[in-house]
Amino acid sequence: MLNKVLIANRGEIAVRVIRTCRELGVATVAVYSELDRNALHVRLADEAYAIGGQSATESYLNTDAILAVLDRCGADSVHPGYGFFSENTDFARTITARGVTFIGPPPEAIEIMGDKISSRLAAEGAGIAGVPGRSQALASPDEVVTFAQEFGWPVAIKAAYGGGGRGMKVVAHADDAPAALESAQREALNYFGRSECYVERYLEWPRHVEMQVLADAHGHTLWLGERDCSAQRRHQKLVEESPAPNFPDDVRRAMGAAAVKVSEACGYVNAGTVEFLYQDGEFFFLEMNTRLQVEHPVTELVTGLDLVEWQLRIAAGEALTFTQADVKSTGHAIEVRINAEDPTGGKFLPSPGQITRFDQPSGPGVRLDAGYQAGDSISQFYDNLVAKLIVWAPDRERARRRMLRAIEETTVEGIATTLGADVLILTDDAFVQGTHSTKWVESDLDFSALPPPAAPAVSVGQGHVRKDVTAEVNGRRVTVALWLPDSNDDLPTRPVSTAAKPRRQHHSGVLGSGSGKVTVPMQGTIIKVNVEIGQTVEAGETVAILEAMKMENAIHAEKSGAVKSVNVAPGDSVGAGDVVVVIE
Ligand code: MV4
Repeated sequence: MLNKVLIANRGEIAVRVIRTCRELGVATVAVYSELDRNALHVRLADEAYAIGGQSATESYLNTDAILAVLDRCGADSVHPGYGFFSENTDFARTITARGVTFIGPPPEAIEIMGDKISSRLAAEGAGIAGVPGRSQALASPDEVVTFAQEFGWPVAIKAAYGGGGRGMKVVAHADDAPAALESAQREALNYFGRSECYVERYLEWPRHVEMQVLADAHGHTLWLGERDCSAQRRHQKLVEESPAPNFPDDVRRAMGAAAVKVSEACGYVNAGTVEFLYQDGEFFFLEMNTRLQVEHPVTELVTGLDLVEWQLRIAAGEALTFTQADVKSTGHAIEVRINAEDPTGGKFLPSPGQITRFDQPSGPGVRLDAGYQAGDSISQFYDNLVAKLIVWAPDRERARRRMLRAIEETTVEGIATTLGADVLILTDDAFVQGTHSTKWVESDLDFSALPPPAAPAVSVGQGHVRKDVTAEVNGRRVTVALWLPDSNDDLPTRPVSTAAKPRRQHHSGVLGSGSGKVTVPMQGTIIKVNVEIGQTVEAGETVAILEAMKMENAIHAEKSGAVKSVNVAPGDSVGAGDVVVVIE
């Protein structure tokens, strides 16, 4: 078995990996940015090392800093979690060359699946159909039209090096093909550094059903059942479940066998997910995710398997100790994501800040995978996933009701969360019936009536409390426990039990006073500017797109008028309150 794992990640997934390591007696090493000095993953790890920086690029994506920690701590392996280095073959190869095990698939498998054209070809080679489409890069818009004339409109133009829906363009008429291809290629180049795009028939009401696989290095690949992730908004999953509702068992077995073939076709080893679109009883290969996924716990709850344990065992060279016939799915599991976002009015604005209160749910069949506890802060620099709430029950309806009960037990204050939106999803008739598709959240659900988050309560501590004071000695974190009167607030400590400040509002750019100064509500990067000086705009029109906390946010004109100045360009960093455009 592995002896010591460096977890090159943060938040809930770092915590998730640390937990299994502890159960298996494997030592854990955390790394942390300046902002995460006292984060939960750091508190739970056996050792923790500063890698400096605030943004992900300066910290969790800083290869040299992580290699320096590897040298220092003597870990024999690295778990990348998801995001960050999880699908980075340069990183995987670099650590492997140093004799350190990458807990993930071989780099060749990541490369085949990272290019969506080559992944379509790999699947085709294994006899598994993708959505009807062309497995080659588009050279001209005429090819889009020719394809559509044969297979029918609408079609989807997708980035070969993309994924997750970013940059996908749906085209319904031949006239729109040139502009759509050009914009898809430009966005692909901006986001992914490669402009190649390909075309597929566009399915109008598909469900997103993905199959979990596990492959060892001894030639055994098994499927562990599917997850339905159709409840998404702007390609962000909100609710996931297993088994998929109204999903025939013969389709499930065929999809499982297909997922195994696709995995084998790319030489896959470790835990992976094969994504399919499912419509009118048919399924089509979409892409393969070559990492542990956020929603893996729903599979763990219905199969009883610990996927992180198997990731570690497989990386250590162990063979699977069970066969396909041994894999059984029992009951029903549902996961909801608790993101630091304010869904009020359907806007889902990032809501960073300090969690002043976090009452966590418990009781039968309830699991909470959180990256934070009360007192911790959600930074604008990272992913806004605070926690995942996962429930298991004997059947879907019991699981749904159990989830609603668990959500009722949950209180988060200091930040806004998506829990209200999760309730709306879970109680909508289409979800109750299990007849929803990937289009449903955006086309049928109305988040406009969601009330703003409740005002934070004031909590007052009593007597003496333990205060864990953290010091950094030569870059290594050490914790000293002090017992102090609760009122002592001279030291930077945790948990925090002081009167909470009212939550910051983030609506300056959306609900401005009409001064004409369009400001951004939070720190981020401008990725697009839609207006020019002299142009007239209507109130509410999008003037720029801000990327913050891994999300794109439209910045709207707060009044109608002529654009007097444009203060930003794509690529510019901006801070909360910065004026990006002035309207006269
Ligand atoms: C599609 C599609 C319809 N037809 N491809 C979006 C995410 C990326 N993984 C692929 N996506 C889609 N590809 C064809 N040919 C619809 C989507 C899609 C989607 C897929 C899965 C889950 C949610 C989605 C939401 C909108 C669109």
